[in-house]
Amino acid sequence: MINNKGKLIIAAYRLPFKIVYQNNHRELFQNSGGLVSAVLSLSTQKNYPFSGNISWVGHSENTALELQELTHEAGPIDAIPVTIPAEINALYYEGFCNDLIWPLFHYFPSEANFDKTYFEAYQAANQLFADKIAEITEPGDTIWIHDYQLMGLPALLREKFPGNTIAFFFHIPFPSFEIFRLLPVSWRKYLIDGILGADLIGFHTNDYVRYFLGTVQRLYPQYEQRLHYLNLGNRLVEIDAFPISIDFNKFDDAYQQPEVVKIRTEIKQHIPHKIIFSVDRLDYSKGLLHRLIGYELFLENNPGWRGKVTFLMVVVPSRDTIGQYQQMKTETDMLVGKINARFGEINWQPVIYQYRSLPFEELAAMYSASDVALITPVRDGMNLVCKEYVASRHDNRGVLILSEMAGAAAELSEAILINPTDNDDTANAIQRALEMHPDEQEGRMKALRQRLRIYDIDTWTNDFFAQLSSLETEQERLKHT
Ligand code: ADQ
Repeated sequence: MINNKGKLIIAAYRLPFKIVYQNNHRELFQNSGGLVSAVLSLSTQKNYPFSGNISWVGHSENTALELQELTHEAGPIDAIPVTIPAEINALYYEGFCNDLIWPLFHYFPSEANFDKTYFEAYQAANQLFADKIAEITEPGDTIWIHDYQLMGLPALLREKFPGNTIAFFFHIPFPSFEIFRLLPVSWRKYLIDGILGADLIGFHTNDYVRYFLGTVQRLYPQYEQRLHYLNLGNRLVEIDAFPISIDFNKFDDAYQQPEVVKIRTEIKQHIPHKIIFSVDRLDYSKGLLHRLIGYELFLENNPGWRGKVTFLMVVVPSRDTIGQYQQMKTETDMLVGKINARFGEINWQPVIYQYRSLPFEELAAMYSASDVALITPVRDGMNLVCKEYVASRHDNRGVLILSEMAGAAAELSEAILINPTDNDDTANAIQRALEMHPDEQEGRMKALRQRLRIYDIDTWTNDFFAQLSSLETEQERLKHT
């Protein structure tokens, strides 16, 4: 770990808090994302390597003053809002980020819109982040930038702060060059030059690292690559894999929490047979339609299982102002209706479908009540749901069916791994999982749990900062040789 550092500045599209007005009353809500727990837990560590509070810079509709009033007692994070005018934000966030980069990097090029005004807005928004961060950066501060919304930012900051340490973490897949090259040449360079402004660049898997390095090599063959290092001539940059994880103990402990036990008992009473479970944001990358078709095929092929299994599918509303997402919601509703109409009986509904967000206790109860978790994204940077399922199985039971297209598949080899677009594969995996002997379930689940218990969210953060610290030492050494 690094010592005697300045403060840590986090830059991410969203702030970890938002203020909600209810009945003339202001309330502070904290997002429950993995990054927020990681950062909060880092800040309370005994050997916390930075000084003072963490400054978190992110887009917000709340003013700095409002946030300051409500967050100053909420913990060690100072929330610093970046105001992005609504017309720029629409083209930047809904446009470049979610109507171009998200589909393209998840291998849906036909869904990607290469609109020039999107790119201009992306540059403008990254500049607004850079200006805000410049107001608070001091020598010795470390800046940690997150995700595809801020790929231009590392270079903008490097120009202003050549001596500060800058790190970048990418939460979605980095695609192969054949996909990346679909971007116009000047956009490719802006994004790659942007990311290379960082000292340490982290991805979830070795494949994404390889694709990124391959892309850099195609654009800049003159940069010398040595293992995970890139020599840019005047700077050494490191690119490595840091698979993000979860708060293992939180999900493990939930198993015995009275509220979770109560909800689990109610679920089991209501569904007195096998339960298959999935929970995702509404997104075409999550493979909801293929998953339903695979389940339908399973029911078709296995009449003996009809009436003895229920698929509990929870979908959390997301990006539902975008046309593609509304269309996907309609298709999902129709497919659920079709399966229930085709196989349902008076006393049995094959699919129970809920379109809502779940409170933690209910989520933990559903994980631990389910015999099978069916997590089948067609592409996913990591996927935390499968890790949460494993951590929730304090009883060492349950079977995880996992898409080989999720970053998590590289670590969770004891799951039943499937190709999510191969409906036969999905149908066969469901049958195999439902019929798996309890001893085999236990063997697989124990191995999965052991791995996640060790590599939890704290290990992820510590590994990242330990690597950053050795890189700083190496850069220092090179300066003096
Ligand atoms: P996401 O695409 O959002 O994240 P994921 O990693 O699965 O995907 O995380 C989703 C989170 O939302 C989980 O913690 C889950 O519990 C929660 N969630 C999902 N549905 C819910 C519901 N109905 N109610 C309540 N909570 C729900 C992006 C990338 C991923 C990467 C993460 C972290 O797309 O690939 O794993 O960032 O880097």
